[in-house]
Amino acid sequence: ARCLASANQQHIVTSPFGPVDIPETTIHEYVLKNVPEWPDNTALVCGMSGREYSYEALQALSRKIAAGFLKSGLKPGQVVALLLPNLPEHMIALLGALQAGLVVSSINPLYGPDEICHQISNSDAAVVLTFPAKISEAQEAIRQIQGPNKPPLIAIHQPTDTLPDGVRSFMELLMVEDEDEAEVDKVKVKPSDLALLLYSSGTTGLPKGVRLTHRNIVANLVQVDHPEIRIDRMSKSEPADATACVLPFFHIYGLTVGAFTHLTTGAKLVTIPRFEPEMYLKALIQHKVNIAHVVPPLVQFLANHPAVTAKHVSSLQYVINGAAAISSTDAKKLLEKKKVVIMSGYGLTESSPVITSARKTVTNLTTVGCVVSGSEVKICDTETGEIIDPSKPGEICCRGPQIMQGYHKNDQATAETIKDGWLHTGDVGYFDKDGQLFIVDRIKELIKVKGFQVAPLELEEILQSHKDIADVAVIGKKDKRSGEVPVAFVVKNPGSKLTEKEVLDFVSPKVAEYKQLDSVVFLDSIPKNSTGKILRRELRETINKA
Ligand code: 4UW
Repeated sequence: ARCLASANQQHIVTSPFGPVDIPETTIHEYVLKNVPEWPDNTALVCGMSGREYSYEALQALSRKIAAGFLKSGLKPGQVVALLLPNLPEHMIALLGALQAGLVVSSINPLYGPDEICHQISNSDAAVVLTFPAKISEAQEAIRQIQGPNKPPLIAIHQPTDTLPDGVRSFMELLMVEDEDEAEVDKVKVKPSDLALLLYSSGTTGLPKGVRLTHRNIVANLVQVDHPEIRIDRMSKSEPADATACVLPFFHIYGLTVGAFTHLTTGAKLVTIPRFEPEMYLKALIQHKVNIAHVVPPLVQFLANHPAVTAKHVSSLQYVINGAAAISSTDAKKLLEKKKVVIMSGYGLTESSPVITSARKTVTNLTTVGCVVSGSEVKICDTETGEIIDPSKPGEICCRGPQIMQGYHKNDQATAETIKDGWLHTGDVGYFDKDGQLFIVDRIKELIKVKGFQVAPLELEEILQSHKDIADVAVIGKKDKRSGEVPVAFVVKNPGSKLTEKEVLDFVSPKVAEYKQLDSVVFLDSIPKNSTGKILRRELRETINKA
């Protein structure tokens, strides 16, 4: 047995970047730690309106918001839901909430009332921060909540907007006195405190709250702050870095890799509230963006879209891909336009998120890189669960300080996902001889549309509620533009004349745009194993072959 154990130990892949020292600090302290070095640098600028905030302003205003939250009666440990697009004030509010000891649960602003309701109720949000265009849907979501907890709404708005009765103004929240701010100092936020409650479906089921502490996030920020993978200029003689924050702050990638890492280096963050080619391209030129965090559809856009000229990409130095597999064809086309460094990272919401990251000197466009400092990865047989030789494909499992505490109010899902400290990712991959990871498959249910999660169960539950539907399974189909799109396999009730269009129209108003079904396949029965589990791989193979 000892012999086997040591053979297993040999199979564990450690980081080529060595160990890591995690400072005993909080997210806000870590992210704002260097502000005194560049108080006057622009921290945040709105790509739509041009409204901007210096680092000094970010620090001062986030403290005021922290004071405002406390003054409004919120207590450390309570949850603030942010239902916001990427705006400078989104980051101010988020860092403010953390300073007040509050837990941030970010909600996709494209969600409709049902989806918003699920997250607000499940997270027990004590307040919801939103913006004028979303107020009525947020109110509808709050009306739908079962039980007594009906959180109040606060809105970030223009001075000219009038807010409906009962909705508080963000500006009003900022109006605090020195003694209110002194209250912020009395809140002692510990590294072990919960900081973020972000929703992910994990390997199965409906979106669940991923419990991430200050320490989880700080650890991951330190893990990626290694000279071989860190991507800032870090030279005082050059202008500050600039990045366009088009990946949403409600998703772990856009928040930590896309924004936090750059706030620690004095970079300019151009917030893009929604992807519009013109706004994005204008930001690239106007702010001389040198770092672009992307998902595969954005690589495709930069590489192929006729509107993207050499001028638009002229200041780009680094293009970093994540959340789904990059297309090497698109990557090569982009390189023909501009010699940039293209590198990918890999990870999950459950791992804060980075597990592996490519080196800056990477030459292989499709690797997701090496294990980050202070973390370990093992590859397991997908049938037996045994650790195997990491050069053979198997399930990627990760251990390290960035792994979540568990799923919110769901011990069973936590126990199924974290075993002996190892996070089971549901992704299949292998390592090459240089310790670089390659992702080859996904064994979990999750569908990724443009890098965003779609939980099959969510669509299946909606479809099950249709009176003409007897059984259903939702699967991801490969798609050139979106990576994957959801397809429904539907078994009709006897005698039903249900059409594809009727099914699509039934789902359409109930979920956000990116979760919309692509198509429907009618079947006589859904293939299942002896325990009744849907044979998803079988279904996937039928549609991806065609
Ligand atoms: N290639 C193929 C990839 C890749 C991938 C993730 O929504 P979540 O929970 O989380 C994310 C995280 C993105 C991310 C992590 C680390 C990193 O450095 C970075 O920026 C460069 C981005 O999307 O979805 C997690 C699931 O997304 C898939 C994979 O299936 C994983 O389990 N995924 N990154 N590079 N697939």
